[in-house]
Order: sequence, then C-alpha cells, then structure tokens
Amino acid sequence: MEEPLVRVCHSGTVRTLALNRPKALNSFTGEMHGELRAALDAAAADDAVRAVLITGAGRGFCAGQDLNDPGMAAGADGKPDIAAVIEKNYRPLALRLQAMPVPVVCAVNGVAAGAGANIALACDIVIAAQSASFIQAFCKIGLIPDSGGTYFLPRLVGAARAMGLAMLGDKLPAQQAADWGLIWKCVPDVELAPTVDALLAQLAQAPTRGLAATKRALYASAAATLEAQLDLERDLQRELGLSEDYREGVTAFKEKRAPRFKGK
Ligand code: T3D
Repeated sequence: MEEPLVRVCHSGTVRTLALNRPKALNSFTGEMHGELRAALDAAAADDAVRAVLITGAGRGFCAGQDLNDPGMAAGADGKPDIAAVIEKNYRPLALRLQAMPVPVVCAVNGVAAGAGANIALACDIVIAAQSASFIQAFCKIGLIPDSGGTYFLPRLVGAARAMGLAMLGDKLPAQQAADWGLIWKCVPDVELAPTVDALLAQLAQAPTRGLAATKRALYASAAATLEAQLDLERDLQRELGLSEDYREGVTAFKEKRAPRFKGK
C-alpha cells in the first residue's frame, strides 16, 4: 500500500498530522497540500478532536515548496504562475490553520524552510527541537516570504529582525528563535516528544471554545483599535459566559476540585 503524504493518527482527543515526504524534507507538493487540507478540514469538523498536532516525518519538518514538483503551476504561456499555487494551496492552508476551532500545536522536529517555516508560524503554539532551525529561504530564489511570512515575522520578532531574516535567509537556530519570541519554546531533541505530549494533553482537556475565542481575539488585535478590541472581547465573553465549560469552571472553583471541561 502507498504511504500517505500526510500521516494521520488519532489518540484520545488529539489528532496528529505528520508531513510525510522525508526524503525531500517533507517539502510541499500539490498532492501533499490536498491531503493536509482534507485532514485539517476533517479535524475541524470532528467534535472528538480537541487539539491538533502538526509535525514532520524524518529529520526535517518541512523545506517549503517542492522545487521539483512537476505540478508547480505553469500559466497558459508556459511561464510559472506562482500566484496560482499560492491561491490554491498556501493561502487556504494559512487561513485554515488560523481558523481551526481547536488549538494547533506545531512540533518542529528539524529544519523548517521557506513556506515550511511560515506554515509552522501559522500554528498556535510552536515547539522546536534544539537541532531544528528556521530559514526564510525565499530570498535565495528571488521570492518574498509567503504563506503569511510577511505578516507573522514583524509581529513576532519586530521589524529589524524580520527584515534581516527575510533579506538574508540565514539559518535561525531553534534556541535563538525561542529567545527572539518567534516560537513558544525550544527543547532538547529527546524532550520534544514528551513535552509536546504533555502540552497536547493539557490543551485537549481545556475549555476548547474559550481557546478558540482567545485565538480569534488575539489575531483580530493585529489590525484593531482598542475600542474595537474591547467590543470584541465583550462579545466573545458574552458567548463564552453561556457555555457549559464556563459553568463547570466556576462550579469546580467553588467546590475546590479540578474542572472537567467538555469543550462545549
Ligand atoms: O511555487 C512556488 O514556488 C511558490 C511557493 C513558494 C514557497 C516556498 O517555500 S519557496 C522556498 C522553497 N524552499 C527552499 O528554497 C528550500 C530549499 N532547501 C534547502 O535550502 C535545503 O534543503 C535545506 C536548508 C532546507 C536543508 O538542507 P540540508 O543540507 O539539511 O538538506 P539537503 O541535502 O539540501 O536536502 C535533503 C534532500 O531534500 C535533498 O534531496 P536529495 O539530494 O537527497 O535527493 C534535497 O534536494 C531535498 N530537498 C530539500 N528541500 C527541497 C528538496 N527537494 C525539493 N524541494 C525542496 N524545497
């Protein structure tokens, strides 16, 4: 049987999606995009899923677009039509990740280059192994950071570092990425799996609707006034105040016990 390009595995309430083209450092083909899109849509639609993990098989996380993919769009005139590839694959992927109704953790197990780096940044919490690195490789082939790179980089690390990373394409080691605030955490390689497991266990038992609303509010703040943000916070809290999880959280506090959230 042929290996899937995205390995999907479900354990408890956690859905794991592993990019699975290890010989080409899990670089994206159109086919792999299709599988990832379908897997994310399925996870989003499944009430049994309360956290998603994205990682890579083998020694790399993802080397961005597969530069050998024969499926790379060529326009009618035979010239490359990169906009078509972005429109079909990368744009929907970044937006899908942002809109996931459950937390998405990215475990960066090795090099994350080009769109591979920026798709990691589109996830909610990024943990990297110490041997991993982030490379805005686009400048080496005459392109700009895409897949949200020009959005995420300045917001996460500031304009000066964003510009340096994007214009030089240097390898940023995982520890430095964590020190700069590009990612949540860098851990020794042997601790990546247990750290990620513990994080997923925590997220999968959390009040899922509250986390989804938190994510929505934080993303919205990037382009909002304080007034608009206060309005959004009020509206989201109104909805959450009616949730079962809010009732359970307050009850558990009063009863001095651990809450049992259902994600409802
Ligand atoms: O359509 C569009 O172009 C629009 C979308 C653009 C989005 C983008 O992502 S553009 C950026 C594309 N990515 C790159 O430019 C990164 C290219 N890769 C590298 O620079 C290096 O491979 C790495 C720095 C990521 C890792 O270096 P290293 O020394 O650890 O590994 P390696 O030996 O270079 O690669 C291992 C294998 O993976 C190798 O295959 P081989 O020789 O063993 O058969 C290499 O060719 C393959 N590989 C790595 N990256 C890609 C790739 N094959 C196809 N596409 C790749 N992007």
